[in-house]
Amino acid sequence: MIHKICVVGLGYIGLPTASIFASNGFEVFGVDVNPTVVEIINNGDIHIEEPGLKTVVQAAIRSGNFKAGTVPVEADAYILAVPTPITHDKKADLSYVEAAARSILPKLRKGNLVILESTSPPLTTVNVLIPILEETGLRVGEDLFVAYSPERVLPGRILKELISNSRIIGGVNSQSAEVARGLYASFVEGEIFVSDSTTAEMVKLVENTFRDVNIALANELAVICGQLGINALDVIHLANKHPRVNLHRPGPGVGGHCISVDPWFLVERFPNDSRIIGLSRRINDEMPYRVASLVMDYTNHIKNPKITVLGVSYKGNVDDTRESPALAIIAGLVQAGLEVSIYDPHVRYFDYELSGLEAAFQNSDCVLLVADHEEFRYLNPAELHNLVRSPLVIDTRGFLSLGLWQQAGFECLQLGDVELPLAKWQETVVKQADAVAPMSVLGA
Ligand code: SAJ
Repeated sequence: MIHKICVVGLGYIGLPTASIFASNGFEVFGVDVNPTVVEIINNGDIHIEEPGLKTVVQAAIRSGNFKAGTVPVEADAYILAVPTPITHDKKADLSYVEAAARSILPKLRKGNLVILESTSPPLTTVNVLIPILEETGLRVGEDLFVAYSPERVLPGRILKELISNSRIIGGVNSQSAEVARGLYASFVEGEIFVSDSTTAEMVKLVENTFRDVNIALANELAVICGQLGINALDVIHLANKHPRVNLHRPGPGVGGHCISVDPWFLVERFPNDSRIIGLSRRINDEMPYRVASLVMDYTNHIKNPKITVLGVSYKGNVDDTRESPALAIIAGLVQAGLEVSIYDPHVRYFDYELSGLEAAFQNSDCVLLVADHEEFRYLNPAELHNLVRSPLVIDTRGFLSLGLWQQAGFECLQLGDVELPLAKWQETVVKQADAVAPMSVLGA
């Protein structure tokens, strides 16, 4: 029977998972290498933004079921939920998984369950995790139960989806899968599907790759429709009226630590056979440069133009800026000598200075919406018109009610119905992409 769970990694997945297990009656010890994070959590607070999470963590800490520390403790089950980023040359960095696995070795004993939740390249459980765990002398599958079970929750809806989503459990043998299934069944209300660890690893990667490829198609349509003088958003909306079509939306680029990262795990392992996957990554990675070029084209008649960037997180209503397209857009604009001022009501820490709303709009020559935060719906274009120098707004998400902005006197452009140049920096982007997945490999 599992009574005590040790969750290694208290980030966007580990912290919600740990607190939900604790609120379901398990004794949970959460581990994070960052002592500040541990202190914040033990004080009943959280270090990330996620709706409802603070309340659940607070309740779990108060109940006495949940504690955090920097070093793993003895437990019946271990859940590893650490990051698997990509290196600059788009290779999976498994160092956190390896370190997390090693950190539990001194505590492991016969009968323990170890679950890897981090998104990982295929065969990581078998080729990386198992050999480390077996350094204890315990035999995986006999003395230790091991499974891979990916998290599949959407940032912004994590708590809800942790409970309601279906769950895939990839056991290294059937007994491991059954023990892990029993654990998740304590709170998962969605269906639980059991498979092997490599299939479960692939399922996770395929889900995000599907989305990335679909978004690349939408982005390509935005480029084509822009040249046709029609609106890609209208085309997509109407095409989606077909019962078997589900096109995603074009945007300023694909960010976050999942969709813009995971497909590379397949390209890395299968460079010759992941052609559509690699090409989609390249198409999506070009978008920020197209957006920056668009801004430059529309402001190049102004001396020292000032650009107001609205929203720098990788998508709306979250504070996460990892792999955000805003980073490449701003870097491009700054490199070209444009003044950039940023307003984001969600983000607290960013690579560039953040401003208040009024300061960001003061004397602006172009308002560029990058992240579709709900707050931006309530901006008052008439008031903002008095602050800016040149009333131009570019909406890269099809999010703003541009009619209102037009009424207030703004010139309005929407990604999807405007020509998207790829002139400036094209060479840099292509060179970067070629270093990882050359066009010859991608079949173009
Ligand atoms: N985006 C578009 N167009 C769209 C949808 C998204 O440009 O039509 C952009 C977003 O703006 C963002 C990026 O794609 O920059 C990714 O956002 P997202 O909301 O699609 O996904 P994530 O990264 O927040 O969460 C995904 C989810 N995967 C799927 O929906 C298949 C989530 O369920 C996963 O758990 C998560 O990745 C993860 O952790 O892997």
